[in-house]
Amino acid sequence: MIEVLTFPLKISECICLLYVFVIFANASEEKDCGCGKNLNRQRLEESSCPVDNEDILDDELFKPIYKTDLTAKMVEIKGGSYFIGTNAPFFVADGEGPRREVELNSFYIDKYEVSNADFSKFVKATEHKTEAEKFGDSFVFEGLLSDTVKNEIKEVVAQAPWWLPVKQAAWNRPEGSDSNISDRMDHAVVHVSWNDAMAYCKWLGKRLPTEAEWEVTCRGGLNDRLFPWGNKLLPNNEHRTNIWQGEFPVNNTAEDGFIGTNPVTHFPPNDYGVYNIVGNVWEWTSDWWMTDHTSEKQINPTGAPSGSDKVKKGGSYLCHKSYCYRYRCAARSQNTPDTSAGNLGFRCAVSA
Ligand SMILES: *[C@@H]1O[C@H](CO)[C@@H](O)[C@H](O)[C@H]1NC(C)=O
Ligand SMILES: *[C@@H]1O[C@H](CO)[C@@H](O)[C@H](O)[C@H]1NC(C)=O
Ligand SMILES: [Ca+2]
Ligand SMILES: [Ca+2]
Ligand SMILES: [Cu+2]
Repeated sequence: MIEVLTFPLKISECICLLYVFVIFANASEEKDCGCGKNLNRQRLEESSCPVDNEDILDDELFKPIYKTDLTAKMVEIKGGSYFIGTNAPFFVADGEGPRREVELNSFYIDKYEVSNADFSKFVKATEHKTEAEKFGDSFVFEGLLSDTVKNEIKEVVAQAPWWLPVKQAAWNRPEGSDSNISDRMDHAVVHVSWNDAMAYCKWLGKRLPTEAEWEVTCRGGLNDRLFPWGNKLLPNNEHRTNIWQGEFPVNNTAEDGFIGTNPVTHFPPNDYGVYNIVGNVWEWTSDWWMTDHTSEKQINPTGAPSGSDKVKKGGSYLCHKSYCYRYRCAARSQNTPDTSAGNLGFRCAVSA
């Protein structure tokens, strides 16, 4: 079953476009929780006014300007053989399995998720307009919205009524027109599409990590553990990541200290020195989505050759075990490359 919700979206220079959000409702899957994999923005009709995604990647506009300290605030993961995936998948249909060997070249990956401060430097330097800004809206979790904004919204997303398409929601206005980021410049940036994330990384002379690179980083040198620090969610009864505590989606007790995003330097890093790789915000990877992984050893795998969805990893502050146990290294989800939401961000990588 496919439900299509259309919204009158105004894009000043390009009003001939019809944008719709396509909500794929698959009865055999569990309800979408905070994962948002059923939230996808899709361009159905391009007519004569294509959105300039190609411009985003124009080399002229995006010269790597910080080449000298390219690898500052990054960690090097040494080339070699690693295992990703799991033979004890929790969501089989997600393609969490099988456990399989990957051989990777050395690479660097950001210690931290890209923050609002980082992203604002990029926007200042390049005047990049995010896709959320071009489309004029983005998805926000209902519990974070003011009553004013909530009352203006008529559409509700089937299968995930706690996600609302909010006009003017964007990286610098995460909860819509009456919000700002002035007290969370050190928090992870959100409402960035895969295309926006690519443009940011490219500007720095970097790229997005492959799913295999991301997952090897997540595992922090441990074998077959659920989380970057081991198998216990709360070692010594301490919170190691920002997810949802309390009854989802009605009661966010924020025992971990955060209702929404958290500063990218908060919580202890894993053994590789990488922070918030699970929890806080979902992170885009460069791979096209696929679920039928071979158990054969792969060398520098890059996902499906093509597709409609990109892989995102790590879960977010909206994840709860009862709905969306996806804050595990092997877990994965997907969105179209032009989708944005209030719990979806990224970090960059670069080949060594
Ligand atoms: C930003 O939002 C806070 C409330 O979250 C508000 O107190 C502050 O005045 C806002 N700042 C600006 C510049 O609008
Ligand atoms: C939320 O959950 C906590 C812990 O279970 C409980 O003490 C509190 O009363 C709940 N609040 C609401 C509004 O349901
Ligand atoms: Ca939390
Ligand atoms: Ca994360
Ligand atoms: Cu989730």
